[in-house]
Amino acid sequence: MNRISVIVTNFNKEDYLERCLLSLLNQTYQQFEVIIIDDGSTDGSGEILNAFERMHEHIHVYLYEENKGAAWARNTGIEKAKGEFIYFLDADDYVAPHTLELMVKHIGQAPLLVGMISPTPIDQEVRYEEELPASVSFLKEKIRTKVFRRKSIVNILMRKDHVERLGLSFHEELMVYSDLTFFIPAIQNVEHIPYLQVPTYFRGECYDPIDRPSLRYLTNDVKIPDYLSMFIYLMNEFREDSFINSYLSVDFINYYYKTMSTYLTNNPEFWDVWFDSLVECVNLLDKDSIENCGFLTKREMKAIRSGLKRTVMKRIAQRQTYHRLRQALKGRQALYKELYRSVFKKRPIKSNRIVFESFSGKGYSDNPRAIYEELLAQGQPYEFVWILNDVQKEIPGNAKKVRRLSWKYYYYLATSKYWVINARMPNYITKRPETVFLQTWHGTPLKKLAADMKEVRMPGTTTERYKRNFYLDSQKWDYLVSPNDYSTDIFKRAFKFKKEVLDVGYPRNDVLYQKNNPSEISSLKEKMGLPKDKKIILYAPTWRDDEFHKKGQYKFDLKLDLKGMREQLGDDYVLVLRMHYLIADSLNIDGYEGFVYNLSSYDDIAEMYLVSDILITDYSSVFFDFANLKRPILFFTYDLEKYRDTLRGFYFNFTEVAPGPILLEAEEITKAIVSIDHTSQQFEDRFEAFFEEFCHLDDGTASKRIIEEVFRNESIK
Ligand code: C2G
Repeated sequence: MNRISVIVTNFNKEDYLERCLLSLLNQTYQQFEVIIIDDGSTDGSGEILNAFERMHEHIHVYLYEENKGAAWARNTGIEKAKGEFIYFLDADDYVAPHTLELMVKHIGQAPLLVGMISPTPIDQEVRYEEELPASVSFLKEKIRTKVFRRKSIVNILMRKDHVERLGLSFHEELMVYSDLTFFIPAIQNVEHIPYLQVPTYFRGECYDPIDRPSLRYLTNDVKIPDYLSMFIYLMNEFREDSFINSYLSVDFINYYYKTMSTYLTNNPEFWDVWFDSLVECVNLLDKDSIENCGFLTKREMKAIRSGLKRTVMKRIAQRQTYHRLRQALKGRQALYKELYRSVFKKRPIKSNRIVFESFSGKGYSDNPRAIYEELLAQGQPYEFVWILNDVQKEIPGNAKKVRRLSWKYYYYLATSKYWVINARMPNYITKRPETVFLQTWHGTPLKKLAADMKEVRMPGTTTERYKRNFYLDSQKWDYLVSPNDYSTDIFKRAFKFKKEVLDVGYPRNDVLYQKNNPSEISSLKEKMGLPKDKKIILYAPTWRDDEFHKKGQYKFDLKLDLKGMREQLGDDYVLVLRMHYLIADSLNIDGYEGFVYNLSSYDDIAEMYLVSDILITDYSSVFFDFANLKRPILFFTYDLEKYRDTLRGFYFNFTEVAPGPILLEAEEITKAIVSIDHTSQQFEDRFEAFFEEFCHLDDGTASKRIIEEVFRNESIK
């Protein structure tokens, strides 16, 4: 007997379907049927669904040709449902094993029972057993809005006869907010709603919030008109119900205040399109809700009601100015950001001023440095500004040194025609249209990047937020430097970058062609405090997304066998350790003085490549650059499987393409170095192929070519 009809609606969610359906098949309570309405998917969903249907008799799949929207799909699901209860589940979400059991057990005589919606657990699996037994509370009339607030119909068990008696259906004209048109009437006269307070339902992440967003990630140009229509429809339907009136009115005012008015200010072209609906909505508002608003909002509501568009625009602008001023007084950074927006960006732009920044101010290094030094060498008549965390740092030339996040940082970014930067910028740094942003990036990718990553496992963000912010950032770039053809393809896709890619090799590698001679190497060794009578092994690993102290500060556990290395290699070699710039842990090398040198804070790794005879790395892009020197590379990849298969994913078959041995144990490193000539010989052909593919553009002139392309062209424009 199938007591529950689980209605799953799907549109192009092939990546998530299996997880969703397996979570149903694994239920501790099995008296249910699954009705899957495929709403015209164009991806591989159909095949996956058919396979599930073939294997499980209580799964019924209905594939439709045309995409008609979630509301239609759910209504169609209800028509097919035969159970005593219905339950909606989205194809990109999934449920805990005990969900249906708990719901059936606790619904009692109530017409519906509501469960909470939890975000996908990222760090650890939810321990379901520990959460049981369930705690059920009853939401009384006053706090029923708690259920409305989520604006979603999923994870609610509802009696089918309740749906039939009230004639409930989803309003098919709506795309995003149709759930409320079903749910509000469903609870209209239900005094006490049983509410399950344990994790039962998990929202899946959206892997492509830009090109394939879930409904909730649609942009406001789509969501706002949908909201306006939903509001007008429900307010007219439930004119007599004071509870619904007041809930919807408060919700509308919040939405108007936080989302709609801001969006309209930034996209004034929508004023004419939406204003009539806005007036209609405000005229439907419950009077008390307007009275309870603050003075400024109340004024706006009154002006909207009277249809005075210009007055409304003016009042919104005044409110926003007032709000921004209050914000600006909250702290130094808030003040600088406001100055950036409303004062500095209005100053004239200096057409000969260039701002440089490398790794968010952490160093004077990388591609920006190489471009800067070439501009200096050419005697180009520009005014240079370097953004640094440490402004005491000595740098050549007469560049102005500006501390990152100081008021000058904002001032120079706002007033310079050119930005030459190698990493992401904060989202609040918006760019003037006249500014030319030359994004140099900082490495050939082995590990998946930006939109190509499936799930993002970094602290302080979510997959959706990370990818959306990345996208907003990359859309500011005007030129993007690429080190090789392989990277060009990846960058265009992963950054969703549509403007000009400068496929000219890496400026930071110019030095590897210009200074690869004994006298330069000897003076670099002196500068670094390294012995000249020993060969140098450089260990430069990357960071791990899931090993961190906090956002932007990562841990590193040194797994090299320093003792064994010193014993066997100490007569001929020294070991230089170079941590990635995101690593915050300091290394303990006490007792290894004279053999181990920690140069993690040395500015530019390119100079370290020049002095090194052997590189040990892992998945860091450093090996693509070091390969230009045609010196041996060893890969110490003790966590290869995890890094490749769960953490990041790679773009190519690393173990087949790597231009050196893949070593999983620390002892193997020492062995490979003892017989380094033999090791290199074994990898000669592979090294050659690797060099051809990844180093084919580097020849020591990348900076020159970029300067020609960007600065000459832009100054002519
Ligand atoms: N780097 C360094 N020292 C290390 C590791 C990296 O100085 N121990 C520098 C190198 O210039 C390297 C760059 O930082 O090329 C990027 O480091 P990766 O380890 O490749 O990692 P990530 O910062 O995640 O950038 O497209 C490539 C990437 O985005 C990778």
